[in-house]
Amino acid sequence: MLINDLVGVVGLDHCLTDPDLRAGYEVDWTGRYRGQTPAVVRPGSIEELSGVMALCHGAGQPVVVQGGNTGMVGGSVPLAGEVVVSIARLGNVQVLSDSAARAGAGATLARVQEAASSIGASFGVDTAARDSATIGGMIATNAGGMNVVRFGPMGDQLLDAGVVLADGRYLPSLQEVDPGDPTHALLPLLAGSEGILAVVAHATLQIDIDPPTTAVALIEVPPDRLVSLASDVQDLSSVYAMELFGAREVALAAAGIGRSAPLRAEWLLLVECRSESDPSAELAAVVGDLPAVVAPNPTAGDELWLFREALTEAVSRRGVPHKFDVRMPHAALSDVRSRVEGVVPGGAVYLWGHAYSNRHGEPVANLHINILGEVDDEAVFDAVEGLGGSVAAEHGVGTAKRHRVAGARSDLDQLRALKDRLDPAGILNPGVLLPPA
Ligand code: 2HG
Repeated sequence: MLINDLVGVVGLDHCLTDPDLRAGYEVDWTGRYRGQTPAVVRPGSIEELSGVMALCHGAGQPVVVQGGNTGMVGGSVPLAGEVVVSIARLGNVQVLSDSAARAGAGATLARVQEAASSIGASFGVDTAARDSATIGGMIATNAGGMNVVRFGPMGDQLLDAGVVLADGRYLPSLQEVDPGDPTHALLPLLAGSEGILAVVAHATLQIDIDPPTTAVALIEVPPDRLVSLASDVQDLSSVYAMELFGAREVALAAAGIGRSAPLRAEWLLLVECRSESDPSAELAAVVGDLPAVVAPNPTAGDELWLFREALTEAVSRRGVPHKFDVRMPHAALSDVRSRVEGVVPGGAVYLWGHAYSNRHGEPVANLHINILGEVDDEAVFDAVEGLGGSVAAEHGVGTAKRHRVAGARSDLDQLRALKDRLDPAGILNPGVLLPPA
């Protein structure tokens, strides 16, 4: 009955019930999280999205919202038989000014970047998954990406959003909601709310005009210089990116892309600076006498980036990794690799990420620990927390980490209070983020 009604809203072609057509929506990108759904519904307009939510709400039917399905924590697959609401068709992008663009929730990051670049700008959250990751999903997880040291995460770029609530009501601008209305609290909590509060329909995003000159260097960092160098780089007025990895990861990427590793040290920092006037001298000053490969031109800079951007795919080619996306205080950085290796004796540990991910407080890195082989996930979580880290960062909590969310999020009471008001029946992403009641 519900399925027939959903077909009535989105049309037969966009309400997928055939097992073969549903299959790609029932498993996440990593292959680690797999469920089943009675139907995948693909609204092609906000009216259709509202209609779909109103019907599911009326029927008490739980839903999971899915964008590009690039998530890594089981947050957007139907693990408990939910209907999948795919926002992939809501993909329009429009540049509004030289500092703002409006994107449908299903727009891929690449489409937003393309639109921004048509006026010489870019969007401040960028990841290697740009061809598939959607704006809605990136808001859901509060993605940070490779320029997080410069721009902060998704929430810092979110100027406004239009959402559809669990009961199907459409709010075209959260910015314009009356302060006396409970939904006024939604905009500041939206980034990182993992689809439990509302379905993002579209967002107004900050974009930034690109400075004309760029300098890129890959630097070998002795473990005892890691914290001070990261701090010096972070202080550069021209810093755009500061990514951390090491010899093991460079070798992995090099094999993946068929090149030879440019440097081999336990720790490497890939730094990109951009500025109105050439930032090379500023970058060279912080590199000092450390061994480094400094890109002589932008093409060589892009080639250095290949060693960073290839990592996710390269590790996946070797198996289905256990993925841990964690926040780590700088003081613990040089210990994290050995500590994690110590608790997974049968696993191959690869570790990379954003060396500086918090512009507003204590220096923390956002690390992606990928482990192939035998892994006791809880032992890795314990090791991370034992070093003062927290077990969830830009990939979100999803279903994978909700049993440990108390140590990772300080806004759970606010989220739960707003969820109770906006989605009292609990139909939106019910297995995600909040710990079981
Ligand atoms: C990255 O920064 C992505 O590379 C993916 O967030 C990380 O594959 C991963 O674990």
